Amino acid sequence: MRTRRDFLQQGFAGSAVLLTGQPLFAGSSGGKGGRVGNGGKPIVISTWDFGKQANAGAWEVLKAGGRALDAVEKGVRIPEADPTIQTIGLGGFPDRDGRVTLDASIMDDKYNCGSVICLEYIVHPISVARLVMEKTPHVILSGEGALQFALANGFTKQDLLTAQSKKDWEEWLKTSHYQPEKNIENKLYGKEDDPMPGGPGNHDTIGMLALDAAGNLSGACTTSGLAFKMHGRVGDSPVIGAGLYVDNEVGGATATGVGEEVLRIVGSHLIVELMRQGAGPEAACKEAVERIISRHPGKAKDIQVGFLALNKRGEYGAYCLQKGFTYAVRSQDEERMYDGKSIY
Ligand code: SD4
Repeated sequence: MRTRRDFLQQGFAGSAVLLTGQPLFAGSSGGKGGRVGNGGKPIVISTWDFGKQANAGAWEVLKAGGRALDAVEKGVRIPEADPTIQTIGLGGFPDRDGRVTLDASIMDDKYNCGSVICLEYIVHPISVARLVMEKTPHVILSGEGALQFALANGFTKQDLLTAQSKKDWEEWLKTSHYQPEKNIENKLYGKEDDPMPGGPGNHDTIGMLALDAAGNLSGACTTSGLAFKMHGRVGDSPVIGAGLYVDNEVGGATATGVGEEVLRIVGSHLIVELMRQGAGPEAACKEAVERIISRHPGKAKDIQVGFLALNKRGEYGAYCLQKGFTYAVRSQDEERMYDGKSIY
């Protein structure tokens, strides 16, 4: 029997055909072919190469029949605790004042969400975000208040600035001409051989989406944000709808890269709404990337943004501005890395 949703989706696709002569999301809705995957369920996907280890943690929960929410929390805690990953949790690059300030968000299968912004001294901001979601009447806690809440709930305070990240920051300070009044963060990324924000050598934010055996979706996103950002700067990752969005009727999406551009288009929510209208995950991500380009064509050429999406059927896809964005997939059938397709 056709549901109202099926009817609306077919109606939408049908009218797109009538208006343009071609389906609006041609070749993308079925999740077959190209790099649009159909992993079925359970499945977990996440951003960047370190997504593989994170997926392994999430998979332990999923394969045992556990909840997607528990899986994504467990999964992203792995890079959060890894001091060699310099854009998440412990050992994350500090801001330009030398402070490691973390952002994280989490969303379950019932539109519950929680987030922390500019949280210092706590290795696992994702778990604090989950507690905000489950134990408070609020969605977001920031700064001192987030830290106070974490400490009151048994998290321990720890210095997150590792010797390596301190060294990198001090190196940056030598050449940066520290000028808080100028918005120069985006030019200051990383190593000479990998100057692109979001490039593989900069190992960005982890965004993770999971669909469990019961067919429920959840997502998590955690980061130290752009390296050497202004103190207090907030990117997309802790903003529900920008860095992460999950609608258990449709699918979920997450983002990585220059958060300011993701915020401007509320990227993850846009992708979920496009999927609601019939787009496959890859086509929806591509549309969001194109939206960024249409807003700032000049700037889009020099920055990286990558989107990743998973729908209710376990189909997944990604799209990014520049080459170099990778994502990891783990399901019953596969455990592998993919290169996100890119515009440039
Ligand atoms: C931010 N989107 O804070 C995050 C960081 C990131 O590639 O993903 N950088 O803007």
